[in-house]
Amino acid sequence: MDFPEYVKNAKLREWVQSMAELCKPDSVHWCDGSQEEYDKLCDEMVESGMFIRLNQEKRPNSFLSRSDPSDVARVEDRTYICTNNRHDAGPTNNWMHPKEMKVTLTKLFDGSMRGRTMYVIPFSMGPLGSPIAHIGVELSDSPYVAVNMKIMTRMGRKVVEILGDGDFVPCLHSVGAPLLPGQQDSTWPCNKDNKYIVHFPEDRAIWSYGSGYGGNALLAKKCFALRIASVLARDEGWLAEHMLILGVESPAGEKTYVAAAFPSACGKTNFAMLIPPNTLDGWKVSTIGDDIAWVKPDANGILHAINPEAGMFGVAPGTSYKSNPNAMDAVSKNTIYTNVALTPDGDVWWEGMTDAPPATAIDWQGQEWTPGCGRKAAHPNARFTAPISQVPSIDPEYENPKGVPISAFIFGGRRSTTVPLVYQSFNWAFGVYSAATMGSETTAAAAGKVGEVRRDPFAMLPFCGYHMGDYINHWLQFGRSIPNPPRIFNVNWFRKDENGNFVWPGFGDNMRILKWIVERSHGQAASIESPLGWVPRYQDLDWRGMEDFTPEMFEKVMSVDRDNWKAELLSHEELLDKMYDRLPKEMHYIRELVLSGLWRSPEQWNLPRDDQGMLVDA
Ligand code: SAT
Ligand code: MN
Repeated sequence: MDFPEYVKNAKLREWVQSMAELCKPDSVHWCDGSQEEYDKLCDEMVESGMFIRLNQEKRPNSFLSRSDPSDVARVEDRTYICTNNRHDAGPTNNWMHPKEMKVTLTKLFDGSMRGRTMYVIPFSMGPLGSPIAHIGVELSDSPYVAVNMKIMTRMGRKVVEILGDGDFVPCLHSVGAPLLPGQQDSTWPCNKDNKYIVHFPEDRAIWSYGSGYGGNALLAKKCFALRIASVLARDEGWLAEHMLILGVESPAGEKTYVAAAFPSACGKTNFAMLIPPNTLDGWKVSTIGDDIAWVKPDANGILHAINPEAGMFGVAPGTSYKSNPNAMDAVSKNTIYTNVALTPDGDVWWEGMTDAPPATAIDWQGQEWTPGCGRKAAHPNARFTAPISQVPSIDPEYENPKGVPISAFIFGGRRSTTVPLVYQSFNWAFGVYSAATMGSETTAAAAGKVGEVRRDPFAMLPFCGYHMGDYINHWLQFGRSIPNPPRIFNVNWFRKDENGNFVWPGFGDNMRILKWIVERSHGQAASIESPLGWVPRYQDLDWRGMEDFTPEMFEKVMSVDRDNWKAELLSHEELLDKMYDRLPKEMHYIRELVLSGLWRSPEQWNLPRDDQGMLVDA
């Protein structure tokens, strides 16, 4: 095999050679990461029908791709963590013994790339050369993967040069659809019957077969940056988290960075790009990342975080100039759209993008669509892939290889009852408990019953590469090892009233809560004690421009009901018992402490008020 002259790494050469021998592609292409290469691959995909070039006036340098209807999202039931000891994968992951899995996969990969090109895609997760960054190399027979990886990561020749003779995470990917001579290719090749998304944490390797979509195929993202990286982080004393990172600038110019975890369908991307109401003059929010954070303590024990990614792979439906103007601007050019609708003028559309739908469109499956036809124009998991540098609110420190200092962690879910708008955990261990037990109500977009609470510890349930009990213990140990750990907060933007209406407006007004969080993490804003943690009183929040939100309404979004919480804590117990074999005992004790807090007399735990109904100090 011929190697480009800059490829000197012996392990890399040997691995690429042996994988090419196994998968038997027609040719091997080393991605250099240049714009010319990107343009050429896109042109070739337009030619083959995998890409549709969008109207170059309306969406410059942008493309639409339609997936196979059977290949539209991550496949959790086909996702495996293959550790030698089954218990190391834990009860929340699928498991198979690595030896057995390698036999299965070797058979599948044998000849799987026939008739196709194998793209060698070297990538850095994090700014090139950052002490927090890690390097991986993906081999894929999908040009769609190659161009998406160019947006999502720092990709190409310079990564190989920085790698030198260092170590990298090998990521093998095939769509599992070999092409026989003379056979017509599909516009979205994949294997409809057989998919495997497999992680070998002990070898630090990833093998993915059969899917070309999102996290199944762009192996840098959930597979590497979360599942494998969470294992590296456990072993090396850092955190790899499913978190956005944002910066808050006060009117005095003081900058504070926070990282926040939310399960899907909780507005994480919107929060990462929040635009504060202009009545809160001078407060600004900037964006470092929208999905993943890698957090490491520096020599002084101060936590620094990077966004390991360089792009966004965001859910399109629901994104609009109302809900997220920053994201809309970011996807105005140089964007790859997958499974959205195509309008007659060569632009894209999806549900929720505009108030009025287009009169006609071609839907995500390539069929004629009209507003009344009874089908969705875009798939609910339709995506845009866009460089994060195109987000107008991008933070100037985004490329800083040292990362940004983190002052607070925020956890949140979608809960119509029970969980208050905001509370600050009493200490690190209480915060770990709140994150470990967080839950979110299912929405129409996800499978299962709508409105059912699903527990999703740290929003990491599908992404933790080892036993969830060990993961919780890692968080506890991590907090003990740093002198001044960030404060931990919990938020819930989704409380509803008796009539099922949202009580909290959310979106830009979440800045009021973020402001309190930032002030609290600097030891400034006031609060009182509740059974769950420290909470703001009405007068502790900044209501400028939102004076119609009354103390009674505030009481509604903040209330902690004893009976609701008794039920809530029973459900926590059920979750914790699933991880019993490895769960740190603190979790059981904190559960008891929260329960005992609910038995303080109601005058104490329901927030006290003065004659005007204002909440006051106890
Ligand atoms: O498909 S991805 O895993 O990249 C996105 C997601 O499902 O959260
Ligand atoms: Mn995510």
